[in-house]
Amino acid sequence: MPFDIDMIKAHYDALPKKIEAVRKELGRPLTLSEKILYTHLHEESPLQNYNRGKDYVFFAPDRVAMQDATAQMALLQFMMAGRDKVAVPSTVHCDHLIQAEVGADKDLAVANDVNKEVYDFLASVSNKYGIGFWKPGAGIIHQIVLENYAFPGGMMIGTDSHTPNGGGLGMVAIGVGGADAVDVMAGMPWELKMPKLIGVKLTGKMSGWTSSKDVILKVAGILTVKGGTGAIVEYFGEGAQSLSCTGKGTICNMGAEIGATTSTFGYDEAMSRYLRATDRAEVADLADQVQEHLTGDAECYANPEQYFDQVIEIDLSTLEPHINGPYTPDLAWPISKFAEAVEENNYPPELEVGLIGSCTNSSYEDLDRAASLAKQAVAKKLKVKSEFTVTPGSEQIRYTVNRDGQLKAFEEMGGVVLANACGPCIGQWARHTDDPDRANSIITSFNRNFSKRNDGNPQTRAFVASPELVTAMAISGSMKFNPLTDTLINEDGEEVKLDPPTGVELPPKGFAVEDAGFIAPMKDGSGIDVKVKEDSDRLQLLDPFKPLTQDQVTKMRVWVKAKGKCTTDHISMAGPWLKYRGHLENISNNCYIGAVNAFNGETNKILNVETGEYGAAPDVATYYRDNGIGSVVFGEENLGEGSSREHAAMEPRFLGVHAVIVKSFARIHETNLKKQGMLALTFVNPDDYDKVRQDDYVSIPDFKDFAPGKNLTIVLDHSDGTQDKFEVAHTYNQAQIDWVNAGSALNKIRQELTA
Ligand code: MIC
Ligand code: SF4
Repeated sequence: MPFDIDMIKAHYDALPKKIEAVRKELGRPLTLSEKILYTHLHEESPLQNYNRGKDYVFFAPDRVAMQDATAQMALLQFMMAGRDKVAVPSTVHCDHLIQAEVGADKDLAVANDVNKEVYDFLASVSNKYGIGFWKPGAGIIHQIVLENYAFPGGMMIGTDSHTPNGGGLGMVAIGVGGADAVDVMAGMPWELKMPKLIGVKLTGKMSGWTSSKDVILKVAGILTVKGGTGAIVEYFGEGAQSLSCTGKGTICNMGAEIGATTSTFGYDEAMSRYLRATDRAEVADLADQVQEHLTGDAECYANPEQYFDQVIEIDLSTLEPHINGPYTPDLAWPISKFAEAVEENNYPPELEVGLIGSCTNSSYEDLDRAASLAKQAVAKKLKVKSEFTVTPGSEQIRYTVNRDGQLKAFEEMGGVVLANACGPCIGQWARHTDDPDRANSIITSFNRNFSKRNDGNPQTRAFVASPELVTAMAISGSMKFNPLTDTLINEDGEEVKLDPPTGVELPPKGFAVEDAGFIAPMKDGSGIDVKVKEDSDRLQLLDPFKPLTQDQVTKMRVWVKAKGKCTTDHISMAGPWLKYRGHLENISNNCYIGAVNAFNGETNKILNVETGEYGAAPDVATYYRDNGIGSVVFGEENLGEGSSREHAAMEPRFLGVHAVIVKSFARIHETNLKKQGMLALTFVNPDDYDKVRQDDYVSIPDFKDFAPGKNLTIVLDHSDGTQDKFEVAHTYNQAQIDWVNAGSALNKIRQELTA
C-alpha cells in the first residue's frame, strides 16, 4: 500500500472543483505550477489573483521531508514549538552523515557507531512526534521521496535545497530551512512569495551520449546561478514527455543550482510507468483520472510567452553532452569545446577521480547506461585510468542493480561502490591521495562543485556531468577526451572507440529490496522521553534568541566583508563540520571561515578592531559579542547560494551578528536570516559596498521605524571622523517584521501556540 494514500485520494477527489474555482478567479488558462500552488493555498490566503514576484502567500504543503544534517536543528526547534504530533506526514532520512572511505558495508558500520547519539536522537524524536524514519543506509532523501512519497500535483517542502527532485513526479517540491519545516509540522501556514514562472520548452528527442543531465547543465549555462531566483521552472513540450520520470527528477534536482524555487513537469506516461514500477499503481490510477489537472493547460504551452515570465527553448535532438565547472555549476562547456577549455584555462589535464551517483543521478536508467560503458571497457580490454566510485541513491536501487549486474560491471572495471548516502557529494569523503593540496581534476555526476566541497582541497577542480560521461572520461583518465569522437588505446595496443551508452528506464524484472530501511513511528509516542546529554558535543538544546533593539544596531562593528562568491559552503562548511549540526555552539566555530575577507584577500583572517589583532572569524565575532558589541556582515551577489542549511543563519545570529547587508541574496538563505530574527538587507546602490571600511562603526538609526516597503538607513562612521550614509532595501512584510520583534519566527510560533 502506498504511503498516505488517503491523503492523496482526498486531494485528487477535491481537485476538479478546486481547479474550476481557480480558473474562474484568474480568468485564464493555467500553468501546472499555478494549478499546484493555487490548490494548496492555506485558508489564511483567500483565492485571488496573486502578483508573481510580489505578493507573499500562505500555503499548506502536503508533506515535509528532512535529512539528518538539517533535521537535527529542525527538530530541536520543533520540540520548542509545543506540539504533540506533526500536523502533516513528515519523514527523516539518515544520509548526510555517512563518510565514504572504503566501501558501503564498512563505512555504514562506522557511521552507525560514530553517529549513534545523533541517530538515536532523530529516531526517538521521530517516534515521539509521529515522523517516519529512514535509517542510515536506506538511501538519499530525494531518491527515497521520489520512490515512495512524491505524487503528481502534490506540494511538499524539504529541509534540503535539492527537494525539487520531486518535480520529476510532477510535484511542486521546495527546499527550505528547518524553521520553515517547523511551521508546516506545527500546522501553521507556510509563507512564500508568489513565484515567477520560467517556461522551458523541450523539443526533439535525445539520442546517443546526451542525457537528461545535459538539459539542466545547458539551462544552468543560460540562466546562471542567479537566473532562477524567485521562479518556478516548468518544463513542457514533446521533448519533456520523451524523458523518463527519473530523468525529469535529475533536471528538477539540479534546478537548485540556478537558484530556482523549484522545477516541475506535467504528469505523463513516464510518470505513470514509474509510479507503477515503484509499487504505486493505486496512485497512478487515481492520477490518470484527473490527469488534465496535473499538467498545464494546452493554451499555456501553445503560447508560452503569454503565460510565463520568461521562456527558453531547447532542442533535445541537437543538445550536446556538457561538462560544467570548475568551482561553479553554471560554467557550461559542450563536450566538443571542453578539451580546448582545459587547455586554455590550464585545468589539470589528468582526470584523477570520476564519481557517479548521488541524489541527482542514481536512477536505474543512469546506472544502467553508465554500466553499459563499464562493460565495454572490460570487453574492449581498456584499462580504466581514473579512480571511480558509485553512490547508489537508495537501498532499493542498490539491491536491484546488484541483482541485475550493473554493480558487478562497475566493480569489474575497478570501481568502488559506496554506501547509499551523500558521501563525497557533501565532503564526507576520506579521499585517498598522496598529496591533499595538489591541483587536480575530478568529475562527478553530482550537482554542486563549489571550491573544497568534495574533498576540502581548494586546488581540486570539480566538474559536473552526466553519469555516462563521467564513466567514459574515467575510463580514458583524460580531461581532454571526447568519447563522441576520440579513440583510446587498449591493453593489446589496439585503437578502440566507445559506443554510445545504452540502457533501459526501469528494471525489466521490477525493483526489489530486502530491507528498504523504513521505521514507522508508534501510534502514540507521547510516552517517549527524548534525551539530550548535558555534556554532548553533538547535540545541544536551544535557547530562544532575544529580539534586536535600537541600541544593539547602533555602533556595530564590521565583522566580515566578504568578497566574491560566498555560498553556504563558505559560511558554514559541511564535510568535517557536519557532525556538529545539532550543536549550535560547536558548529558556530566554522562560521564564515571560508569567506574571502575583502580587506586582505585571505580566508578566516579578520581584524579585531577593538584589540588590533587578527583572529579566526568565529573568534573575532565571539569577542565582539561577549563585549556587548553587535556586528555586521557585508557581501556581494547571491550571498548564501547553495544549501538550505539554516546553520548559515543561526550561527551568525548566535555570534551576535545583527545585520547581513549584501548586493543580493539567494532565496533560502534570505528567508533563513529572517526566520532567525536578523536583518537581511540589500544595498540600494551596489557601489555602496565599496564605502565599507574595516574599522567603521555601523549603525541603523531608523531600525525603530522598521516597516514593510520602507528602506532603512546605514550610517558608517569612519575612523578618520568622516561619515557615509546610504539606503538599504529589504523584503520583510509585517509578519516577518514580527519575527524580528519576537527574536525569531520560532518565538512567534510559540507565543501563538501557547497563547
Ligand atoms: C547540499 O547538497 O549542499 C546539502 C548538504 O544537501 C544541503 C543540505 C545541508 O547542508 O545539510 C542542501 O543542499 O540543502
Ligand atoms: Fe546529498 Fe549531495 Fe544530494 Fe545534497 S546534493 S542531498 S549532499 S547527494
